[in-house]
Amino acid sequence: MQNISAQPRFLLLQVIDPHYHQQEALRNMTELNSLVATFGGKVAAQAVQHRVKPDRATYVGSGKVEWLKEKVKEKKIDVVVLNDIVNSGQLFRLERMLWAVNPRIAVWDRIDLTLNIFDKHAQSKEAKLQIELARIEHQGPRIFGLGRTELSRQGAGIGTRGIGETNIERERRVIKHRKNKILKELKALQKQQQTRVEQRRSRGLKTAALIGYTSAGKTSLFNALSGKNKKSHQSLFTTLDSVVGHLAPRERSGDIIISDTIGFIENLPPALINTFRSTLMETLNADVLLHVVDIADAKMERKIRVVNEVLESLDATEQPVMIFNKIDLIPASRLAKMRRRYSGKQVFFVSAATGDGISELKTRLEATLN
Ligand SMILES: Nc1nc2c(ncn2[C@@H]2O[C@H](COP(=O)(O)OP(=O)(O)OP(=O)(O)O)[C@@H](O)[C@H]2O)c(=O)[nH]1
Ligand SMILES: [Mg+2]
Repeated sequence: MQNISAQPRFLLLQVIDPHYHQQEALRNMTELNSLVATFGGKVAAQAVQHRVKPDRATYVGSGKVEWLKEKVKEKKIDVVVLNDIVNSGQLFRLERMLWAVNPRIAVWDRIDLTLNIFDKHAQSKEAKLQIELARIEHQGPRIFGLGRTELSRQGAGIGTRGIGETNIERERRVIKHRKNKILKELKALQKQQQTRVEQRRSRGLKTAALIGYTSAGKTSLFNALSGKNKKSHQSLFTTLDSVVGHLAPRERSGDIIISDTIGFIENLPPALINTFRSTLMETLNADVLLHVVDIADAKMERKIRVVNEVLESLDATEQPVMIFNKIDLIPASRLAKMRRRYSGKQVFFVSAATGDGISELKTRLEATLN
């Protein structure tokens, strides 16, 4: 039996249609690597499998299961991640087949990985409840006695094999009960949130919400605008909760509220969009949406599109104002080109790191919102 070390070892597998764009597959793998790093895992092996369609029973197909068994053993793998949204029955069957080589193996899909990252970072009661709910819904048969998705809880023994068929009915009832309780608690919390939004409105407070792809620099910008000192980090999904602060200095700006929230990501599973719908609700109720973009990111254009798509799926009607952040990281010539390209449009070029462009942004927010 393997020892689950502080840094679990991952095997990443992506099944792609042979006609699928190779570059696209690579890009997805790069992001998956960052997600595993954010989780705190080490990528010990990765592979791309060409298949026209995933196997109905095990997703990867019987030949690949044998290959996986070998790899899991050879590379001492703790977690296999399938880079897709996979049916929980398929995940369960594959996991069970891999027990032969590692009884503690966990097989995750993209949702599991994202949920486990969220679980590690979530602070607020609401976020924790939402994650638990999404997890109950996504785990399917894996929920019964498989403590394995608890890898993120440091030191947790991964031991228990299962609870036995006879107890499943009882367990099912317990889970259903828990689900109802979470839904009730969430409803109460959402009501409080709604009240907060309404109170702010009735007091004449205006809000500007920072949104954007994960790691674009929303929290850094939030700190620069509010004078607060919230944690920002290189890894993805540093922020999971919505927080608010006053635009600083308050004496000058009056009552303008800035909010920071969770970042978006490509292939965000729909289940997770729903999970965070309420966390994002406060954001979507803002008077101004500020779409923070990492101008130094080679995938900038693509990420802008992803953010717009997520906004659309959340039924946001407000047209966001673009904030190009991290201008300190690009050559002056490129910045000049971008300025020309967007001249006449409502966009801002800033650096949360150096403070460049921040006071201009503040002035504009004050003028727009007061
Ligand atoms: N050079 C430079 N780095 C920046 C700037 N703004 C943010 N960063 C860095 O970019 C990384 C991500 O910043 P965050 O503020 O955590 O980004 P975020 O959008 O809040 O990310 P999540 O909460 O994880 O979605 C951190 O390492 C920051 O130090 C900037 O203007 N210039
Ligand atoms: Mg953040």
